[in-house]
Amino acid sequence: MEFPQSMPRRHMLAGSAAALGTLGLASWTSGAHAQVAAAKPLPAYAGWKDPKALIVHSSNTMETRRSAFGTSVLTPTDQLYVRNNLPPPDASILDNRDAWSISIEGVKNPRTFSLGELKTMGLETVATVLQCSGNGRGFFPSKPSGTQWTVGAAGCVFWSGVPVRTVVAALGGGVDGTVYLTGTGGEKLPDGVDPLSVLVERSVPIEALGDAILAWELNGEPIPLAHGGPLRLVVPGYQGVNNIKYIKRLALTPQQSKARIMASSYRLSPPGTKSSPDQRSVWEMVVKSWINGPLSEEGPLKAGMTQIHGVAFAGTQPVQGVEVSVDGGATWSRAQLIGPDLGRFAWRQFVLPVRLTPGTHVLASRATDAAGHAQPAEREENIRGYNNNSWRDHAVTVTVA
Ligand SMILES: Nc1nc2c(c(=O)[nH]1)N[C@H]1C(S)=C(S)[C@@H](COP(=O)(O)O)O[C@H]1N2
Ligand SMILES: [Mo]
Repeated sequence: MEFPQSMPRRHMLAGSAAALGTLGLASWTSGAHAQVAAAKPLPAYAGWKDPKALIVHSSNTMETRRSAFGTSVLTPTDQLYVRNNLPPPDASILDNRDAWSISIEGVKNPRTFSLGELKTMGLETVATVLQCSGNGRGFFPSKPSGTQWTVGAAGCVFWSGVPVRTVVAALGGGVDGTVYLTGTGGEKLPDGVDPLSVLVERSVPIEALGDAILAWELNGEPIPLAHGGPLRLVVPGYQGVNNIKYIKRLALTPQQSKARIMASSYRLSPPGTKSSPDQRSVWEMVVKSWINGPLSEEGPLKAGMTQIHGVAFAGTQPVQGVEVSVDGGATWSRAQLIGPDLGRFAWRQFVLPVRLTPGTHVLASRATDAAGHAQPAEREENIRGYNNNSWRDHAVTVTVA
């Protein structure tokens, strides 16, 4: 079938139910258009997102298209990935944001605060990379189960809120013997199952407390439900799962949470093992970069000068530098880090001008952090497909005419 000439491409990619209905879903089957036919609609709670910027894997998993990252350091909220382990709470929790309450435990004077009270206690803004630890799972040859994320389960965003250290200090400081900061999500748990098997509760080492904030704003706006509003724990430099949405309890604890999401899921379990609490948890993010352009997804590139660009980050470490290869990693050139530098938890953009000749080229990037860690050629194999930072896996192949 032919698309009506008058219909702009962005509308076709939008894949709105209305547009698909008008055009006849059944005929969206051939060639390049098949992908559009298969596109799932955005779920209602994320219905305000930009559909052409996102790949909808399921109603609880949506990733940013590689081509949608563009060349700005900040990820707009309507293009940011979404990952929910449970369905989000009812949107009515946003009706009176300031009435949301959180209980603070494991401190000398434990108590509950309303969000309205937290707003009077302190304010800080931090730019962080928010990334799902499963980002890049789709590149594991072992095909671990779970969402087959490529590069788009990540974004660089601003959070505003009160520092956790300020809240803890106001309550007399932590009790003795606490080793972890444990956050609990406020989702309604499904009936008839062991609560610990579904509860979203994560513990991070207490060292992370100094940078953590209880955030109510994302990119300058009240946090939408999809991203954890009205209140979210942000642990800068730590993998996404540690950034608890709809947070209703924050505790300094002597032990890690017993919830399954902490005890066995999100562990770097070597091949041939079963996930268990003695294996490393996905905490700090590892040094990583990838190229966002040029891409030849939409046909061959034109020979000549181009600006290879992408993003690089390293958890709690600043990025030291990025090298780029146009020959699949045989030779490397130093890319330029461009601004703005939003701090060590944000990603840096890099650029390398190159002249591309006709043919097929494998473009790769390799970041190094200030502690001297270099992005490896190969991923660390693990059965759940976490922490993929292999530069080889993230390389892009372009065709130049
Ligand atoms: N309460 C709660 N917090 C949560 C989750 C969740 O399911 N419930 N998912 C976690 C995971 S696995 C990720 S990757 C991030 C996703 O954040 P986003 O949806 O804002 O992109 O939130 C984390 N925090
Ligand atoms: Mo995640």
